[in-house]
Amino acid sequence: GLPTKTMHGNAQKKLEKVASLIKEKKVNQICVMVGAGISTAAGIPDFRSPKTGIYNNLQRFNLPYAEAVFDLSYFRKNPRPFYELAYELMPEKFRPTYTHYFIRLLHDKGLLKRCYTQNIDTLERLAGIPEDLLVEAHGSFQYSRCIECYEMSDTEYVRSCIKQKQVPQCVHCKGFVKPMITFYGEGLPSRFFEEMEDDTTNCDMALVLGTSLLVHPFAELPEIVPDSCERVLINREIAGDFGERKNDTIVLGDCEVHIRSLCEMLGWSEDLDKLATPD
Ligand code: CNA
Repeated sequence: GLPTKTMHGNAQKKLEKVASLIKEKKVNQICVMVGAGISTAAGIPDFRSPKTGIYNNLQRFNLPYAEAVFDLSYFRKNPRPFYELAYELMPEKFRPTYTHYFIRLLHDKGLLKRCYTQNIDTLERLAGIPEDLLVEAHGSFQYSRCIECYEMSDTEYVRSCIKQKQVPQCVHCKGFVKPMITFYGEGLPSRFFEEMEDDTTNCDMALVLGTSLLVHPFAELPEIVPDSCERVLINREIAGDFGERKNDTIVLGDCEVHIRSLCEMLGWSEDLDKLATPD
C-alpha cells in the first residue's frame, strides 16, 4: 500500500482546497453520496469494517452465508435474523452525526444538489435534510409491506414489532412484512434512476463520504460525473475509481474529524454545533 505519510500527511491541505472551492463559489451544486461510514460515529456498525462490521458479527445467526440476511428467499423462510439486525439498526436509538448535520448545512447554504444515501437508518431525515433533496437509494425503514401480497403495513406497528424483536405479519394474508429496504436481487427505488442522470451531469462537486463503493449501481454515481466535476472522497480507505482522475481529492481518515475541520475552514463551526446540539 501507500506510505502512511502520503495518505494522511496532507489531509489539511486537501480540505483547504475543498473549502476554498466552496468559499470562492467555484462549486455551487454539490451531490453528496454516502454510506454506512457516516453513521458509525452514531454507534451503528457498517458492513465491511473488520471486527466491528455487521458481516463479521453474523455467526450467531447461523446463516448459510452473510448476505442471506438481506436475501428475499432466505427472509421468506426465516425472517428472524433480519429482524434481529433491524433491532440493532433501529433508527430511533440513534442521533445524526456531525457528517449528517454538515450535509444539512450544505442545504441551508443553498449548496446541496442532492444527497444520495445507501443507508437505511433514516438519519439524513432526522438531520433535517428535506425529502426532495434526498435519494434513499436502498430504501429505508420508513415504509414496509407484505412480501406476499404487497399490502403496505402500518409504520408504527412494524416499529413496535422491531422494538419487541418480533416479526411483523400482514393483517390480510399473514405473510411476513418487510421494510422497503433493498435486498439483494431487488431493484433500487425508481427515484434513484429518475434523478441520477440529471444530478450527475449537473453537479459541480461529487462529495463521497463513508462508503466502500462496493455495491452497484450506487457505486457508479461518482464514476459518471463529468471530468469537469470536482470529486472528493472522505473515507477511512480508498474506494471506487478514486485516484484515476488527476483532479480527485482523496482525504483518508475519520469523516467526523475531517468534516469538522472542513467546517472550521468554512467558518461554519458555530452553525454545525447549533444543529448538532440537542434542544
Ligand atoms: P460498507 O461497505 O460497510 O463501507 C463502509 C465504509 O465506510 C468503509 O470503507 C469504511 O472504511 C468506512 N468508514 C467506516 N466508518 C468511518 C468513519 N467514521 N469515517 C470514515 N470512513 C468510515 O458500507 P457501504 O455503505 O459502502 O455499503 C453499502 C451497504 C451498507 C448499503 O446497502 C447499506 O444499506 C448498508 N448498511 C447501512 C447501514 C446504515 O443504514 N447505517 C449500516 C450498515 C450497512
